[in-house]
Amino acid sequence: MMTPDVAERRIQSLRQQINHHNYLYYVLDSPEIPDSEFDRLMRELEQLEQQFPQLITPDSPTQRVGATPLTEFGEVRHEVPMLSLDNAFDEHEVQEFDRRLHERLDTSAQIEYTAEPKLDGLAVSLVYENGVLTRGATRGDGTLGEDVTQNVRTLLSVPLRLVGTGFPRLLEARGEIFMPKKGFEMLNAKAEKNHEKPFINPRNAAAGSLRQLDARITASRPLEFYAYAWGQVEGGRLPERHSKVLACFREWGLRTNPENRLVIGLEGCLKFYKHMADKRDQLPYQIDGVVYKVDRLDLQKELGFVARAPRWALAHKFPAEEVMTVLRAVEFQVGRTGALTPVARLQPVFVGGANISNATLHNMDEIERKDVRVGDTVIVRRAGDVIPEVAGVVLAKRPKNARRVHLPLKCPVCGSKVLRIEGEAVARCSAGLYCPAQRKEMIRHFASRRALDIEGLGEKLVDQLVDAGLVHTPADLFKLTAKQLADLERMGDKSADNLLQAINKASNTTFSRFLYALGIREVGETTALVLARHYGSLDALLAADQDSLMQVPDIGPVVAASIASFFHEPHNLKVIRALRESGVRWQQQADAKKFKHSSILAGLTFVITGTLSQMTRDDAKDTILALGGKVSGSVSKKTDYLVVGAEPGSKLAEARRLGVALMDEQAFLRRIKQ
Ligand code: 5U1
Repeated sequence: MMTPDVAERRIQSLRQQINHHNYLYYVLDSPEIPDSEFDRLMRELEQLEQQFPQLITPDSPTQRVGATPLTEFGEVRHEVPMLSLDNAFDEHEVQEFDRRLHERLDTSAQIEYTAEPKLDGLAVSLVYENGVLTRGATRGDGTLGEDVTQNVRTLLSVPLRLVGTGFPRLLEARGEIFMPKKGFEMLNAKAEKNHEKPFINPRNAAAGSLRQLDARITASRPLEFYAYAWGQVEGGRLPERHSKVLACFREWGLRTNPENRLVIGLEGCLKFYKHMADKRDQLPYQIDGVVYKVDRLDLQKELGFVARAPRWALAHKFPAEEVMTVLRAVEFQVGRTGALTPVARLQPVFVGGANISNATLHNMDEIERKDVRVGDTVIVRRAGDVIPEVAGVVLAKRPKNARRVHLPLKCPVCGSKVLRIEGEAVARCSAGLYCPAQRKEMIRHFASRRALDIEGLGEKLVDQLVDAGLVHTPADLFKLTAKQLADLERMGDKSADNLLQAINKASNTTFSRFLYALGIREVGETTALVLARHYGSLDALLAADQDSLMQVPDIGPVVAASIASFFHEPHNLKVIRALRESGVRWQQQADAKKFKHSSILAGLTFVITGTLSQMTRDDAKDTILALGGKVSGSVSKKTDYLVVGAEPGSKLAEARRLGVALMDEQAFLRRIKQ
């Protein structure tokens, strides 16, 4: 038998060889040895580790699959939020994106972009400390994700240890986990054989496979990984360009997509898009578009981000897929605001990678405009994640007995009158929150993942809670008792307990989530975030009138009126009070300090050009807004001051032409410090 010393040296050599061949296979896609030889190296390592268990380390290639299933996933906070992407659906929107960037960067030079295929999988974060994989997490809501370390370790294309040198002490690589088309087909064929439910599409299959408490199941699924971004970086520096960072990732053993290209200007982007659209069917994985990212990181920084998406990146989606099927019936669903949405019940059809049997018909105007009738052959369109829609009718196929669709006179849920205001496309149930459908939607929205995120409070449970009269408003959720819950259908003591814990956990939230959860008409996540940042506290927001709301960046008269009227309604104020009394709370908004309510710049419109030395342009803008001023992207007669930094762009000449007052950085700093 080998001595431990000799065994240790051999083990290390085997691990190095295995990691090297893994790298050649997965990252460079050029294996040097046959699979049988690779298997032999693995077997030898396994045998030696069995003989010398004290020499096993967590980053050994034999230690990918843990044997003990988890009982739940832990929570992970993303110190650098995981952003999502803005979408473009046609060339014009890409052109606008490129134009906006030129305007913001105040340059006429062509912008260099990294262009990448957009994989249809799920985004993950991988943390490497001193080159060793220590954490894998899902994106979650961008701030809080799930700890799936055990599961990502099972993917052979995820290195347990980085190779080479020069990587930062802490490196958080981000990218997409996806299931290749072949693996998806095999998995579904197996499911069918075993009379199990197949996965709808490769993305669902990837997400379902990764989020398994038993990592052995994940290990058995054909998942792969490509890195395309990063989060935290400490103890080391990355190059100054996105493309160069990805090249480093590759050298360190992180797999990047070989289709990625550096392209120049709008023309380069559109050429790449066409190239990938042509190649799409030959690719071994599903893509739903391409992504363009400004390559220079200093420019990315200058551009910053809005709410949850960076200004420097764009997803250019492939067009929606269209198919024909038969419209069997039209039913009306009642939404959170009472709006009646006609839903098409279809003969099931496969489109855009999923089986579809329902599609939206939007509203009565659309039904009339398209002249949709029950029994018609209709065209169903589906793009990515967007809800499928009935795009039109094939009139040539209309049967004699096709029936017109009529708006019901009474709410299909509560029987109250349906109102359709002249000139408005939307018809609404007139019963407000007395209508159980509206109440249910309101509660569902309140509990949804991006609102208060009450885990386990699903659709069926909300139905039961409302139908049993236990919950009338979101505040009632916090009064529920274990006994009340345990008495509901399909709920035992354990599930009741879990739900109470989830409700309790959700009561500790953020101000923007709370605002979004209230379900104010016109207030989506972005507006909720803007309001939370601007006002910082609920009291400040409650004190704001419509005029003050309209001073908030990006809030126009319609949104301001909707917010003001919501907070004017005594019923809503009562619910808010009850929510606060039941313990719903949040930390003071971190950014609120920046937005102290001072108004020394009120009524003044600023434009900024060139580079500032003491602050970024974004900080300058935030400061102007915080002090009551407005910031515009272009110089006009309405501009009061042009703040001029180093190497100003064309805005300077325009300001001179129009006689706009100029301010250098020092003058600007003096002004804001008044
Ligand atoms: N290829 C690619 N996909 N994708 C998805 N790049 C990329 N970047 C993303 C996302 C959500 O986000 C950036 C903001 C890093």
